[in-house]
Amino acid sequence: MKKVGIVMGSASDLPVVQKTMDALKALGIPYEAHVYSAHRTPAQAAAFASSARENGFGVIIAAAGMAAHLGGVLASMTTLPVIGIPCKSAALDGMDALLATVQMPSGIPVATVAIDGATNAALLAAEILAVTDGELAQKLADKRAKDAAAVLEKDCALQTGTP
Ligand code: RP5
Repeated sequence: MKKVGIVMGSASDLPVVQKTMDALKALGIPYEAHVYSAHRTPAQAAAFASSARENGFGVIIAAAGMAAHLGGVLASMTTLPVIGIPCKSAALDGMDALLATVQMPSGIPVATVAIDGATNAALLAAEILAVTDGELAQKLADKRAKDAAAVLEKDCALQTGTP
């Protein structure tokens, strides 16, 4: 199976990114996580993105906060799909990172999840890999069925007054 490459702009993004790693692990998807900043370590970020396809990655997840250009920069250096996680920071509650990540000019797409949407980033990466991996597609379907059953169980408890 192709690997998921996770790049975060700072070690301070790790609490968010941990949820991505947990979700990938639960699905048995191999991943590699790095701290590479688009502005503090641009050479390393560029080297990672430009060699990602030949290094066995199938999709890249970029997590960054504030003026979050990491997703766009990585996406400019690979034709692998790039998923951006805008990370929340104190000043603007993540709106800065959301707009910087989602508002990519035409030509270089970054598939953007919600602010701190780390689990959905993992699930979207899994869905991309599952296009050519039936076993993984089945795992995703099983997870959805399990999640639905949990919701219905809560509803049942509510109806019977035992929540
Ligand atoms: C971004 O700036 C990082 O992705 C992080 O979300 C934010 C703050 O970084 P630190 O100052 O905590 O390293 O580049």
